[in-house]
Amino acid sequence: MASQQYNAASITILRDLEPVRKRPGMYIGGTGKAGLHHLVWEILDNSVDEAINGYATTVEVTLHADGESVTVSDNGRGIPVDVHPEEGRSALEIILTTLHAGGKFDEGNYFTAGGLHGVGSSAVNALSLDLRATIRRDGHRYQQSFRRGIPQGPVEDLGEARGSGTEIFFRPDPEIFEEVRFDGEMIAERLEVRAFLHAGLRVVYRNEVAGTYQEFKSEGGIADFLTQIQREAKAAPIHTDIIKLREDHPGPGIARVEVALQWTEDTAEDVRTFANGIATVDGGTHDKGFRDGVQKALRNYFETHDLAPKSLNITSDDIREGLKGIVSILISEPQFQGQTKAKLNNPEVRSLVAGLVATHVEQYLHNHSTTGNGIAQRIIQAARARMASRSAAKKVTRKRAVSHRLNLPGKLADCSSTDPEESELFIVEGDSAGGNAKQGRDRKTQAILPLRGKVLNAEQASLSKITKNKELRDVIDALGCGIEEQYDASKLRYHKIILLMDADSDGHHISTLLLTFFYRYLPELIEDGYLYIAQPPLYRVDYGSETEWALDDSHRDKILAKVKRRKKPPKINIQRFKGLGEMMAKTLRETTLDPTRRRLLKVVVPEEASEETNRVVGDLMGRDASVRFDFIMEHAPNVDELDV
Ligand code: 0RA
Repeated sequence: MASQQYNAASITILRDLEPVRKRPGMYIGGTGKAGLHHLVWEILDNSVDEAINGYATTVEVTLHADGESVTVSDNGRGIPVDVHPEEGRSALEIILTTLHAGGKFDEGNYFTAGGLHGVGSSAVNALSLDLRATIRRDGHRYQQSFRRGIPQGPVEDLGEARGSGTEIFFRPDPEIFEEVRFDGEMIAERLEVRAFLHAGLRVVYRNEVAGTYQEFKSEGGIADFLTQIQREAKAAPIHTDIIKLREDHPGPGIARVEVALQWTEDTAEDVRTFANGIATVDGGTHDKGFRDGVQKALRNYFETHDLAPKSLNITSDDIREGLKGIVSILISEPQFQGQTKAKLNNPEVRSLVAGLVATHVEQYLHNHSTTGNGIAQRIIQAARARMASRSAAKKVTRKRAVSHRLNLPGKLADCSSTDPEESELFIVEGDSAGGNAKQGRDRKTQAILPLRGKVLNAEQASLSKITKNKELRDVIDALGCGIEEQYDASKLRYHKIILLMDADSDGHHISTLLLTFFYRYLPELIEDGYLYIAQPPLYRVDYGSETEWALDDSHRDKILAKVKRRKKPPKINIQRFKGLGEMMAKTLRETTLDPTRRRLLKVVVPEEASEETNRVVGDLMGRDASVRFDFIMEHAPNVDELDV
């Protein structure tokens, strides 16, 4: 009877969880090492949530001796096992077999940290060869087992037992994952950070592969975390006390904001941010808010105490030199963004965090004037050092730039300036257009890189292919800043990179390929606002003794309409440029290169639309060429900021 019933239920569950097994990447990011460990974080988060909400004190994780299975347990309330009246199944089974959209259990004020993941334990269940849940509650022990998400029977009562809690054992499915061996060290690191982020939480870790037992518990929370980071980095704090702030429920949907900060002798700034226990390595709105707040507090402090020397201009970088900090927030509906989903995007967070930090830090400095003055001196020292080293640094940059030249592509006509801020790189399609651009440019600040061969479609090619593609290799070499994780903005040789292509379909195509390359391999360069598209004219319109250039047909028609309305319309001559190659160098300069007369489109990736952008780029750069052209043609000519 029971087994028949379970056969029927299996069919529904199979259908429900099938998408997870079909496209695991959509739920856990991938099926490699990160995806595999994601399963642990997912299950771990649920137990940590139970602790954050005050129901559990201890979370235990065991990596079993085979290295391919894990148990996570907590001493919380235990997942309810009573049978749901409408569904005819236990709450436990529903939780483990239904994909939860958004808030996990919709339990009033139950705070769920499952932020990034949020896919719930059902996804882990679907991707596990075996999963076994053991629950203690109401004086009994209950158990239910699953294979690839399918219940192997109903919840069983194993008899009387004391206490309460939830224990989940799971073994990832080798059919899904490329590699099913867990990395014991990686788990340990994660658990330690979790313990720091939730002061008082006891985290036990048994690594049966290595035969080790560890307990993580921190009473000082993120302040202890900061001290440890300082010790590891051998950064000497300039004040012994750590400035701390914690605010519970500071705003709607925000359960907690916690900040710890300290200035050090070290020159590097190191601020680590977390949202719902997830390291937001790409920062985001909490990070920005923190910076805003620190800056505001210090500026006010300098002003009220009249601490800034007259001739010294203090920048925000000076304020943050040597600053080490931790920012941790708990938020009910986190929006994560970016390639790695490691950036918090909730707009309301920025000003909220900024306000809290500004008020608290300023107050702290007023109340602790020794610390306050120490920090002020540290900042003044940073500003002085910056001023003093500016000329020296310039010489160094110049030298470095000169030596870099050895690696520059042969086709590049470089500019003579080595100051990236004033330097521009035009990436030009074809040799003849390149020749005209070289003649028409300002040699001091404008460099020209003509592209001849085929540009690879970065959406369809592997990294090794990209770096072997001659044209893209030349672009990378000319920029000097590296790509992907190696991207170093300080090495970028030009602060304007301008795509200069013909206004025809070939030109659009190459633009699209280059945009794809930048979007996939140099997204930060776009975010930093360094990428532009030039707008060469399509028509030259001569009338009377005047000349105007039109960017496109409608622009041309506007000019014509204007001229024809004159009382005595002059003779009009229209010339359509077939390509940049046939434009006179002088014309190219006047219309497209000259910074005082040209119009550039700045390429931006709109923050909110980043998911969408990712999809659009994926779609566009798939196979269907016609969609591509439509997109680029539609969007390019009539906007000032081009959203790729
Ligand atoms: C739903 C309701 C209740 C507890 C939980 C879920 C719960 C889930 C997990 C996941 C890991 N550990 C957990 N502990 C508890 C509350 C039930 C009640 O009111 O007793």
